[in-house]
Amino acid sequence: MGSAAGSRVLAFPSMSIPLTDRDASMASAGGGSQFTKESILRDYRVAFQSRQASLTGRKEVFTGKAKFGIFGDGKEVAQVALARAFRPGDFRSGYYRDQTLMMALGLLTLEQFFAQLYADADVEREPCSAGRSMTAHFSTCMLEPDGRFKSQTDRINVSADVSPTASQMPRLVGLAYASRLYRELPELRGMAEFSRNGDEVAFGTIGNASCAEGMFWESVNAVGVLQAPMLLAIWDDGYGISVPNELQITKGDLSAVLSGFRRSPESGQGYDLHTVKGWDYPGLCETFLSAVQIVRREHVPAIVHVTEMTQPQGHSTSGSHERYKSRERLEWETEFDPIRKMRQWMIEQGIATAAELDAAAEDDQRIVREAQRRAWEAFRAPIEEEKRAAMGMLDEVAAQAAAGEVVRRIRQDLERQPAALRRDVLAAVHAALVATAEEEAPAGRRLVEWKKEQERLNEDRYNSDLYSNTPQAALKVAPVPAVYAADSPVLNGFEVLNACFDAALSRFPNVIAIGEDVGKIGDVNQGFAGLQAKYGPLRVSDTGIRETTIIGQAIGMAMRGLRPIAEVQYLDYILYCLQILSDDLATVRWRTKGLQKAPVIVRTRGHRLEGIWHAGSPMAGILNLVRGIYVCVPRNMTQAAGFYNTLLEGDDPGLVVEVLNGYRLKEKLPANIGELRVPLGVPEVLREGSYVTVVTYGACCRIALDAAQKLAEVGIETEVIDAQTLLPFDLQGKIIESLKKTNRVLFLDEDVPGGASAYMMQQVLEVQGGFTWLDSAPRTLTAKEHRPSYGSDGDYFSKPSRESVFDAVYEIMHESDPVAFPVFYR
Ligand SMILES: Cc1ncc(C[n+]2csc(CCOP(=O)(O)OP(=O)(O)O)c2C)c(N)n1
Repeated sequence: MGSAAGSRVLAFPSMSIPLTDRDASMASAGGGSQFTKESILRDYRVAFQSRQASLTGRKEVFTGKAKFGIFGDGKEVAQVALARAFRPGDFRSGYYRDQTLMMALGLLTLEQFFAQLYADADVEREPCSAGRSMTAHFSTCMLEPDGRFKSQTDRINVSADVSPTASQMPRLVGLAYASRLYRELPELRGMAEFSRNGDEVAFGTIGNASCAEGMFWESVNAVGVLQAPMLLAIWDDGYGISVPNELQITKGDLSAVLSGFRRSPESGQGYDLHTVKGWDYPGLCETFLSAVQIVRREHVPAIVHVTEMTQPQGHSTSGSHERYKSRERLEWETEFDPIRKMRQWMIEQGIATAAELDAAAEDDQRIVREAQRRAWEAFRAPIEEEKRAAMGMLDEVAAQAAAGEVVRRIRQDLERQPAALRRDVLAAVHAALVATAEEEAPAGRRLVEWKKEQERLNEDRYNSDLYSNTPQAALKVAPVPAVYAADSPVLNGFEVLNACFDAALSRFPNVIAIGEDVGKIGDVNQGFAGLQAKYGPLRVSDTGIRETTIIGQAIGMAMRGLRPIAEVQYLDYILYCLQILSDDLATVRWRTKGLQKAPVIVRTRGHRLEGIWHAGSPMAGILNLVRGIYVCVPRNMTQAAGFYNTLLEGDDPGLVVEVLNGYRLKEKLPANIGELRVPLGVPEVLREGSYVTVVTYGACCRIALDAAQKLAEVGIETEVIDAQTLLPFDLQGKIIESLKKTNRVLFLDEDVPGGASAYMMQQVLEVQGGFTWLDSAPRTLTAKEHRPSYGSDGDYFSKPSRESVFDAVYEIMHESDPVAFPVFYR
């Protein structure tokens, strides 16, 4: 600490770092762009108010007004210091402790903080997630009402938080990497609304214990390799809930373990590493501001390990820290409380007197209380209105219905609930409608109509925006059929794809392909062969073997206006990144109620090759976990090209599973390979027949067609339908049209029994109502329950084959007409 009053403050200019890195335009939000007494006092008051918000928030949970609370207490001072390092255009990918950072950046008001605590579903009042994410999950609006990106350079951009520990890290890789692309790729110069010469820094925050996650190390390694401008702050309070650092991290010391990542003078590669204490305001400012300058200028990543942090209220409202912290530790936390320490320092430095700070504290407590009250009232008002409306209608129903007494009681019970929620209101309405179900009272009709209207509104509040519904939605992309010229060449499948990617890279300067072996050799099956040489190593790039951060890298890039095609080498290895696909990519749009998007295209290949880890088809696992991402399962490379082109025109994320054994099969190259677009959710009838419908996709299409050929020889005409996409699934009900004709159906794929075949069955029989058209029991034919055995025989006896499809269809016909289709063999 400085010795003479004011010396530390005055010392800042002599360090020749800018007093704050914030742009003048941030001054109003940031309370000043210099280290003046006023701006320091403002930092203190933001920290203090934030602490009060945590204390008040905890009370709100314990009095039952909010469900759960997790707060940023103990992290305040580090965060007001970090806020000084931000500039418009920068990005943040962080976690639930960052309320003070958000407040200091002017991105979160106290009212919005409380609105989120109450899960207010109004996007104006709770602009991080419209009540969808848990409390303390932050974000900023990145999209215009029509779904296009807002300008990103004139504001600070906060990618939407997620709860799973360290899951903010993979996305951070891409947010940082995008700055490199914007700085180094001349073809991106035109995208001025996304970047100013790549000067933007991606800031990350993470808790110490979350650094024990694999994703943390994968991300740190990836950014170190990519040398992307990232500044990562680790908030180290010594614990992960109750488990201390000694049980989380080797040597119990992250700085020690991270030291191997330190930038080497020889190669220039690696990180600038800093350690600073979480209660040392001047030290924190100095560290963050000097670190960010280098990150921004030199595109060298930095990690700031902030130690000696406290957590005065414990981890969350779910438990008390007295259970696992010693008395000494608790006493230390009181003494080293960062707000207390900052206050002492300010008084020592003559920045403010104790009396001034006491007066400010009183003011701040009132400000927080009032913000809380306003947020509560605003949250309650519409629900109270709905409750009143429902009670009014229940009165009318009670007056008209024979079961009036029952309805009156339902109404009374509702009235007595002090802070009824929407579910309570609708449960009462439901109960009243059930009680009067037999009656024809006009008031009952009105109540039904009102309930339907509420359901529509609640659908929008809680369920909307899983997929895009903007004008750019993938489902609105107009299809373009393949066109063939008389002299269209017949090529290998991979060459067809190669032509598609070539066209995409040339047409869209923001298309960036990344993945293992994608760059130099153009992927293991040559879809990108020659394209790195043509477009350069930043457009078509090799990555390390790191599926999770390949996807994360793509998410971050897509959030910054790029169109990544991220490759996961084999379908089997999707399991490595399934968590981040599911928790992050699939939920981006939904969890922000349409305020953010990440139109990533994930490319992979699989279904069949050889052996236990190169021939799986875990489609149900995938499609049940990635709702929010479209899943395309093309049968050949022309269809795959059509899906890539469609997805590139749209603003949804999509996964395309290419058929691994199709790269060397011959296909005619469409003359419009760069323009053809296959619509999502539209199956194709590959062969017409009137006896049995076989619904399948991907590699099984060829097997089904082979079997249909054989079945035709014994008089059974099979209709073979390629579903083409599993998400969405047959939006126009094409399959039901086939069932109307055949009245029999077999669902065929290579997943396990009850996997994606069961999903297709549910879609056709339940969603489309296909059961009413069936004359025979519906069937599925799948791979075995175990992973595929090795070798051609292993494959044959593990997966559906022409013969097993033949038998399954024949059995359906035999059961239906044993005379015409007698048993062949027993
Ligand atoms: C994948 C995963 N595992 C477990 C949890 C439950 N959990 C939430 S926070 C937390 C501790 C995190 O500690 P740390 O990273 O030090 O951050 P802090 O909360 O202390 O700031 C745990 C175990 C989770 N959210 N995600």
